[in-house]
Amino acid sequence: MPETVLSNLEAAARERIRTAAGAEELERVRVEVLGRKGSLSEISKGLGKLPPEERAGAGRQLNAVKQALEAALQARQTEFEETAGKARLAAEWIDLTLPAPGPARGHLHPISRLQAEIEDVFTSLGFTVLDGPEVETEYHNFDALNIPRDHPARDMQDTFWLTGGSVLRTHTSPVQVRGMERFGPPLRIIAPGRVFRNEELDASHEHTFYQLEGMMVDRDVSVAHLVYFMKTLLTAVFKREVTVRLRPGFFPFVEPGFELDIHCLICGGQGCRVCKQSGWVEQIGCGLVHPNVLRMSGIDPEEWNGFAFGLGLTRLVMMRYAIDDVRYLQGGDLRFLNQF
Ligand code: FA5
Repeated sequence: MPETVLSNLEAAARERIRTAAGAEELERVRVEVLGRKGSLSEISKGLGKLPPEERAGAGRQLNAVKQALEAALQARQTEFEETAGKARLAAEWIDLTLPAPGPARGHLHPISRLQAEIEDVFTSLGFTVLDGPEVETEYHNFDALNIPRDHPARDMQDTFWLTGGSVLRTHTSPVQVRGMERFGPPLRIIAPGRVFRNEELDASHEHTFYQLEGMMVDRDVSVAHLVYFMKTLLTAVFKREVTVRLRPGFFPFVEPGFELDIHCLICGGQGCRVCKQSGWVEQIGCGLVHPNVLRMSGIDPEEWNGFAFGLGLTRLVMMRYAIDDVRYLQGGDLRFLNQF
């Protein structure tokens, strides 16, 4: 075997190893040169044809070339691995001294926020915040509020009746009764909470929504007191003058009774689906407490009187943030809630 064949083969293989672009190309060189059917194998098959005195020397040379090429392949392979390792380190480098990002935090629902603000306003005016049960007795939800059985007023609010005669409270007004029973006069309370009605749903009507009840029982309470507290409340909520109108409204538990409407802030009073094209949104039912209601809770209407109001908290949130459909508020869609 001419020595030049072997040294040419070694030189060519070394050049290919040196210029290989990556591990795959290197593997191809290894197979083609050192593999079972590679060029060195082919040469070694020819060793047998050499005269015996040349065979040993040629075998040694072949082995030396084989080992040298294996070493070169290994060295180049190591180079590739080091480069790849360095690139990976550079790409995945992180600064462990940076402060870790905190866990994602939730936040208060816009209804809870407004509720807390209104609670602040009223507690600063001497009112106590009361809670009441969502599953209510028929007596507290209706009878004690001067809404007798078989009276048409019971149909004003579509009720979810529970077995055993309890109801899902249709308004927060039963908490007035619980407040009077528990504390007696004089009394200043507010009662925010969830209420339920078996309603036809639309942009301004939910089956489950929030109200905030207020009641003041004292001597010589007048409509002027009621108007004062309603104005204070709305100025605190909207932080500006808002146009309101007070019109007569019928609620069996007040006399006289009023509905306080607010100029629709979603359409600016032009008419939209929330205000049903009227430009006004019904926000608060209110009035002077009916003497029957005081009497039924053990308070003498000759000595005491009072005002009460029931504010649609959910609708107030809609006005404040110009939300044009009440159903967004309880829908649980985070894309909506994350805006607050
Ligand atoms: C009442 O619930 C009376 N209890 C309010 C009251 C209290 C009057 C004390 C006098 C004295 P009304 O059904 O109108 O009244 O509801 C009060 C407010 O709740 C409404 O003005 C409105 O803002 C809101 N509201 C009523 N129904 C819904 C509903 N389905 N979805 C969202 N908000 C509603």
